[in-house]
Order: sequence, then structure tokens, then C-alpha cells
Amino acid sequence: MASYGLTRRGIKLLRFLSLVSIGLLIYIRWHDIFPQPGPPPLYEEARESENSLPHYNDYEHKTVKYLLAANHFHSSGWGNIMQDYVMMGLLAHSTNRSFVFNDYVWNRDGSLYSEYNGKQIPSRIPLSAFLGGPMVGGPWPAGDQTPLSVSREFFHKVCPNPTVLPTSDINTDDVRFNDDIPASYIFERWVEKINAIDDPCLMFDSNSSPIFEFWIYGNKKRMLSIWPYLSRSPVSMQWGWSSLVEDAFRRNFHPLESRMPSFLRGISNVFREENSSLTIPGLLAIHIRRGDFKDHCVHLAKWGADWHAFNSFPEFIDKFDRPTDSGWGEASEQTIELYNRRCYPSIEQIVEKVNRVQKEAADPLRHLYIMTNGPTPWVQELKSALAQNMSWDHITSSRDLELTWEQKFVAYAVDMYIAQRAQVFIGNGWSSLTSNMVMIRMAQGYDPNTNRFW
Ligand SMILES: Nc1nc2c(ncn2[C@@H]2O[C@H](COP(=O)(O)OP(=O)(O)O)[C@@H](O)[C@H]2O)c(=O)[nH]1
Ligand SMILES: *[C@@H]1O[C@H](CO)[C@@H](O)[C@H](O)[C@H]1NC(C)=O
Ligand SMILES: *[C@@H]1O[C@H](CO)[C@@H](O)[C@H](O)[C@H]1NC(C)=O
Ligand SMILES: *[C@@H]1O[C@H](CO)[C@@H](O)[C@H](O)[C@H]1NC(C)=O
Repeated sequence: MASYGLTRRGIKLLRFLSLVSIGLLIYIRWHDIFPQPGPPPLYEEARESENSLPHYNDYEHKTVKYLLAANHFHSSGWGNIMQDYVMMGLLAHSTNRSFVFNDYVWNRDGSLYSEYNGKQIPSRIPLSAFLGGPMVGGPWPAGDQTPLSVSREFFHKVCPNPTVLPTSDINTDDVRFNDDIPASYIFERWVEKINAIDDPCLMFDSNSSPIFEFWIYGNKKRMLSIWPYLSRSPVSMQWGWSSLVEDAFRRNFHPLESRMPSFLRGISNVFREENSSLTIPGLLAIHIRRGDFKDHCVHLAKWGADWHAFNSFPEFIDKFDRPTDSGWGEASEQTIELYNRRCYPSIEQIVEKVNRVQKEAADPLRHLYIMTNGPTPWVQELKSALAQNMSWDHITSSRDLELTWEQKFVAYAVDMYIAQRAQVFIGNGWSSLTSNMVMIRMAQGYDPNTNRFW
């Protein structure tokens, strides 16, 4: 080396420059591949693999019992869709039937694309673009003999003439609306009914209402009764996300753990292994609902709405005592103010809460992830307020994620995966998206004290 006249410092500089150029190459390549404006993706690869799962061969040649909840929610936010999938997965598993999974359907009219907020979106997305694990055909835990999940297409192939049940068989109006009928009662009646059916091919009528309708998830008195079943079920304990979602996380999140400049991130990401079931140490994830919640929170105040059941576990630190002066479309200024503080907090109120939670945390919180559907300029403002008030190694938000075209349309699942693994999570009590994450965190053994609310 000396013959080239390079000093030690020169060699170091050369090494650094070659690292930089590798980093730059990877960076440029990503930017070539990722932005792909055009029609929304159709997730052909995910669909292809859903329709050719390894157990299908075997299942075509023996009797396997199936349950298809063809009455699942559609045309709704993912939060509500996921609630239904959790409960139907639980029902199938509890009756020892193969869970038949279905797309996340936005539009049932058979179209490829729909319009939402002036933008094109896929009319349906295969469930395996969101989820991994047993819900989409992965193995149940060792020793669990429940048949594996299958796609709707496979079900129709092996079950050309299924028994079709209307849900009104058990979900009478009294069962649906009676505040004294807990979700566990409804669940147990369905387990009994399904267990008494011999036909391996069973589906709920696609024109029926879902068994658990949206209001029951917002009723802690009724819904928390399901917890003894749900908390011990591999459906929640083994809840997992797709490789599409995990990849997005891996690519964007390893930089959190390093102090590398952004153009070098590629190198650290490519070579890191990730254990997807572990807490991310030092990470505080905060869910800030914006957009439709501006009006929605006032509406909730006027109707005196309570938090979602799974945001209301009695052991949680943050609780919501419903004010008694609202209801039937009327609320005082004071009540609206109270709802907004918990449901649509200002930047100042967010800073105050995050500051308090950071101080109260058992272990230091050094990284902050802001999950939100808020507009980018507002998120920027929030980020600088949080950076000014507290000391963080990193602050990242949903708006900063680098996502592929396919990942863009499941971005909220990427956020949920991050929330699921955060050391501490602050959520919105009225959000179904928050409540799903809190429920999964509870099932997966996170300390209840790590689930906080505005
Ligand atoms: N990326 C992202 N999207 C969000 C977030 N919160 C809400 N959204 C979007 O808003 C919708 C919320 O509707 P839903 O899932 O029903 O949850 P809820 O309205 O909070 O009960 C989601 O499907 C997302 O499209 C977030 O933290 N990140
Ligand atoms: C569930 O069904 C499978 C056959 O599909 C059977 O082998 C297993 O023993 C059953 N499990 C229970 C708990 O009944
Ligand atoms: C991931 O962590 C869990 C919990 O500690 C552990 O059981 C599992 O074996 C780990 N998986 C891998 C691939 O290291
Ligand atoms: C941060 O905000 C909290 C609550 O609003 C306040 O009490 C504290 O003084 C602020 N700290 C700094 C350094 O600005």
C-alpha cells in the first residue's frame, strides 16, 4: 500500500468512499423500482400463492371441515374488517374447522379498481397481502390439529354445494341489540350450532349481517366477555403480518437503530435479520387519527360514545369516564372540548401527553414513531414540536416511510405492525385500528401499562 503513497487516513477515506458509492447505488436502484404511478396493484403474486398453498393437494383428497364467513364486512376501513376476521378466525378455530379467508373487499361489484377520495384504489386486496401466519394458511402452533386455513377459491372448488346458514338463526334482533347479552353468549351459541353440523362444507349466507356487528365492538360490557376465548387463541397469540408488510418495516426501520446517514441505510438493512415477534426496544409508537376524525370526534361527543371494548381493559392506566351530559345529538362545549382532547388532540396536547408517557416509562424511550393519516405539513409541525420539547434519537412518521407501490395500499398494516411491536403505544380510544393493536399486544403478553391513550 505504501508504494501508492497512501497514508492511513487516505485508505480510510477510500474505504469510506467505496461504502458511500455502494450505498448510493442501492439507494438509486430503490428509487428506480419503487415509485410506480399507474393503476393500483393487483397483488398477483399474493393471489397466486393463496391459490396454491402446499396443503391443498392433501386437502383435495380427504375430508376436511371448513367454515366460510361469506357475510364478512366490506367497504369499510381496515380496522373494522380486521375485527371481523379476528372473530371469524376464532370461531373457525374453536369449532375445529379450516378458516376460509377472503379478500379485503372494498367493492363487491367485480371491478378491479374503485375510486376513493379522487384516487384509484384496488377494489379488493388478497388477505395475504396484509397477513401472514395461520389466518392465511400458515401452521397453527405445534400440537394444534386444527385444519389449516384455505382461500375462498379453494373452498368453492372442494365445496361446490355447501350448507348455507343465515346468521339470523341465532342472531335474532334480541341477540343483536340486547345490552345484557354478552358477546361470549353469542359466540357459544354459534360454537354449539356449528359443532352439531356434519357437513364439512359450511358457509354463512353472504347476504346475512356479520355475527358480531360493528356496535358490539364499541360496547365493553358486551365485548370484553369474549376475552377468555380470544386471549388464549392462536388467532390472536400468533397474529402475524405478511412478508410485504414485514419487508416495509425492515427497510424503513433498521435505520432507527443505527445512526447512519440516510444514503447508507441500504447496507444496514440488507444484512440485518429480524425476529418479527420481539419488542422494538426504546420505541414509542403513537397513533394519531386525523382526517375524518375532525368531525367524527364531535359526533362522538354529541352521542356520548364510549371507547372501543379492547381499549377499555380494566387494568389500563388511561381510562375514559363518559360524561353524563351528552347524548341524542347534543353536547355542551365542555364535553366537546373533553372529547377533542382525547380523540383529536392538538399539537400542544400531544406534546404534553408524550412528554408524560416518556417520563413514566419503565425503560427509556428513545425512538418515536408517529402513525397517522394526517397531512404531511401538519405532521412536520408536530415532529418539530416533539423534537423541541423532548430528546429523541429518531422521530419517524407514516409520511416518511419509503414504500413500494404494493406496500402503499396496505400502508396502515405497516403502521399496525410497528405499533404491535413498540415498547409503548399511545392510541386513540375510539379507533378500531388502535383497538386491534391493543388487543393483539394484550394477547401477545405486553405489559398492560405499555398501552396508553390520549
Ligand atoms: N397509514 C395509516 N392510515 C391510517 C392510520 N389511521 C387511520 N388510517 C386510515 O384510516 C382508516 C381508518 O379506518 P378504520 O381502519 O376503520 O379505523 P378507525 O376509523 O380508526 O376506527 C384506515 O383503514 C386507514 O386507511 C394510520 O395510523 N396510518
Ligand atoms: C380437529 O380435526 C382434526 C381433523 O381435521 C382431528 O385430527 C383433530 O383431532 C380435531 N381436534 C379436536 C380438538 O377435536
Ligand atoms: C423470536 O423470538 C421469540 C420470542 O423470544 C422466540 O420464541 C423465537 O424462537 C425467535 N425466533 C427466531 C427466528 O429467532
Ligand atoms: C415540554 O412540554 C411540557 C408539557 O407541555 C412542559 O411542561 C415542558 O416544560 C416542556 N419542556 C421543554 C423543554 O420545552
